Amino acid sequence: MILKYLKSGYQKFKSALAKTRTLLGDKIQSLLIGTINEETLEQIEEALYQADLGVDTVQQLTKKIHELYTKNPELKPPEYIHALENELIAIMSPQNPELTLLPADQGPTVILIVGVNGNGKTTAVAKLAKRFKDQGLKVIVGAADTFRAAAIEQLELWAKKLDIEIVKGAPQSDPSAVVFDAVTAAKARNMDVLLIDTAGRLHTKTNLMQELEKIRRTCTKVSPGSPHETLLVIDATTGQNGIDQAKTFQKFTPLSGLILTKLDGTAKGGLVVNIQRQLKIPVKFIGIGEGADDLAPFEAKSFVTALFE
Ligand SMILES: Nc1nc2c(ncn2[C@@H]2O[C@H](COP(=O)(O)OP(=O)(O)O)[C@@H](O)[C@H]2O)c(=O)[nH]1
Ligand SMILES: [Mg+2]
Repeated sequence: MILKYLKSGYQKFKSALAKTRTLLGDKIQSLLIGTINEETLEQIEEALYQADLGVDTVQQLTKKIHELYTKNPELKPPEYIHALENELIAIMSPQNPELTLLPADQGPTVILIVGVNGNGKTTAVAKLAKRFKDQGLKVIVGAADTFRAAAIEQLELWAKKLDIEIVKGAPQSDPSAVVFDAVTAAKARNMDVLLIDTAGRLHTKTNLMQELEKIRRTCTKVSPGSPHETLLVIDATTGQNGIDQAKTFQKFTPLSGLILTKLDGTAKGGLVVNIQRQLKIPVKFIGIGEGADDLAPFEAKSFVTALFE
């Protein structure tokens, strides 16, 4: 039963990555059949670029294929694929995708969710809340995106649907005040995890970024050591722009991890590799759909396997 469940979970994960897989695993596999020459290598390089793996990784992988071919022109496609998989896993392995969750008697673990508008922050808060609740943890969410009334309502709807507690403030109220209330409530009610949703800030607006610092300071004041995680949500369909966003956020606020959303909607899933390589921040979760269960913890090996095997 569990095995069946795991299998269906993996199938879903794999089918969400189908577009990237078509471009990487399937395309490259087909190019590797037959003789490999300059032209095939160029076509492989192009496919790797199109999948948004980034210059460094593309060059590393093409060099590897070239080396393997020079050493043994008889090599079969699965052997090349295997070598590419290993290279990719090695590139990603220094990053630890595990979330820090405090032991029950030291909680609550405070997780701040940040990012620009429309990237999937509120949805990520809901998905994570469901995930922790399913693990038997006591979860509460804070609606600190007070910028738009609709944002508070959106999180309220999720909280109702998932049967999760929520702390909110009035629209346009100070988000730090909501954070103060949320952390205080999470402590008083002995919650294990508090997830804080924040307003979509343009990473180019300095004052909004400073507001984020105020939110962080508020967390620390009410619960020293918090926030324990600050996760930046990035829309995978935005490519290089997502990387630029992350670089700016990183300047203003320490980020402990990334959530890369909408991987189901893009063939550019190679961004997962590129972004970790450039920023040295782990991708902790990937979004693979709009539903509450469409969030997968990122794990390099299963990611690479889903793309190539
Ligand atoms: N296909 C897909 N859509 C997503 C994913 N995550 C979020 N969305 C959608 O993206 C839109 C914006 O999400 P929202 O959470 O409101 O973004 P926010 O402005 O950052 O809070 C909504 O329509 C979500 O359903 C994902 O992983 N895959
Ligand atoms: Mg939102």
